[in-house]
Amino acid sequence: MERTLSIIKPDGVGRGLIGEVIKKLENSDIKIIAMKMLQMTKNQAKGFYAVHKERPFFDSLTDFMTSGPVVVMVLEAENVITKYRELMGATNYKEAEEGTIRRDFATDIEKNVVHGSDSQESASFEIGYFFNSFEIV
Ligand code: 3AN
Repeated sequence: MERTLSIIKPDGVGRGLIGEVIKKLENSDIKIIAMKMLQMTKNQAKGFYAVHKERPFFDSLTDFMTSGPVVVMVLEAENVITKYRELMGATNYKEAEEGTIRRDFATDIEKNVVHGSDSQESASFEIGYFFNSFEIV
């Protein structure tokens, strides 16, 4: 079994898409094993996205990610990192496959509704960033 961190971003929460994202998860074999809503500070967002700190979109991304509440979840399944990234679809929603979260709901390359960890190393950093072991069922 593998774990990954999912975030429903401020655009997803603000546009009423929490249920749509959860429905796609519950229609798959991915289990939600922790979930909460929070609003990040700029410093928390910068720490979370530290790997992107040299990218040109870093400031805009961290502003966007602090612009409203997010829903953070820990997901579990076999091979869930790859599986959840397939369910999210490509970063650029225009390139995302039919039926993926981003293809169905994203409006912008930055405001793309969801985040999912991209490796086991980032999953363990990202899960630990938001959850302690008592919060994971
Ligand atoms: P993904 O979320 O698909 O793993 P990353 O890790 O390359 O994509 O990028 C992290 C986040 O940064 C994306 N979810 C998106 O919000 C934003 N982002 C990525 N590429 C761009 C870009 N070219 N312009 C603006 N924002 C971007």
